[in-house]
Amino acid sequence: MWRDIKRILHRYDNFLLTTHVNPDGDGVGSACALMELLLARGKQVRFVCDSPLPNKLRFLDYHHLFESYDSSKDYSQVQVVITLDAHRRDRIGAVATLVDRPGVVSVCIDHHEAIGCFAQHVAIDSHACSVGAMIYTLCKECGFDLNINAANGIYTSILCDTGRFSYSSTTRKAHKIADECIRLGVDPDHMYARLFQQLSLAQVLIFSRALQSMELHLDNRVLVQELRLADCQAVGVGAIELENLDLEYILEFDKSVGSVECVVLLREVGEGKVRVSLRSTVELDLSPVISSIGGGGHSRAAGALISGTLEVVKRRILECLEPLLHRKAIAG
Ligand SMILES: [Mn+2]
Repeated sequence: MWRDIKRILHRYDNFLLTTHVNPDGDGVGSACALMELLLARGKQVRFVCDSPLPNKLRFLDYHHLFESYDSSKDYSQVQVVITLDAHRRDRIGAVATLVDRPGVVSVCIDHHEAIGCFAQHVAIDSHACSVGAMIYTLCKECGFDLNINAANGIYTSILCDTGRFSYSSTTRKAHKIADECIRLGVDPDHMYARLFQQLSLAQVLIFSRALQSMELHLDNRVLVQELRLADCQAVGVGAIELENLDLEYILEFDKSVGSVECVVLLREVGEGKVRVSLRSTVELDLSPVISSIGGGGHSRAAGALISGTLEVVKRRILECLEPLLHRKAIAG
């Protein structure tokens, strides 16, 4: 899987790393680790996203290389664009225009189930617990001894994408890599505090709104919450902030409700669009929903941006979920 990509890392000098919009711990953590490998080899590296870098992940940008995409900037020196934790053009926003530049070599490293990848060179492993774990393997393949920055990035990616070592993606390998990161000096207590004990006041106020809107459907097996723009504006959170706010803590909380097998969080983000986040708490494969609403994700975690009112989008999601839950009830 890595031969092609190792050759590209060796051959070119000027790299641009990117990840999906609303970057998470895996996208940023894996970029942070890959950056260390490239910098150690004397390469030029930029890290560009079509979103701001979330505050809680800022500490991983050790070399201050992160920039939000800006069409007025000069990207003409970039030879290779490496996309991490995504493999579809629409997931990286406007950064996709850089991939289209003539002569640019495109690489994707991802662990989502592959649905048509835009890049010329691809490493996709849907069994990997995180892209950071894939970068760990790439570093080994390249003979690069992880330094503490890279270890912090890889540890972050695993901690976030395994739900703090709780999801089905929590493999022995995930623990084994984490073990090596800790041996290199990663401080688990410190990392946990940085990544998960960082709710802003806005996030708590939004949570109170989400709880007020809570509804249960399909025999209490589906929990739905909606965040209306007007309600969020009333607590000082505007449309752009609402779209970009990390609401994973709400989904995590919702998943702890006993009868619930699927959690749906809908947020109105303006211009008649609704951002949908779905999580399943059991062996419920969300892939049919993803393909029918045109989103992205895994079998247990998915998301999409859909046009329509909250009511229409909610009805559509419930219509997609009903046969899945019915099938599962029969099978179970
Ligand atoms: Mn990931």
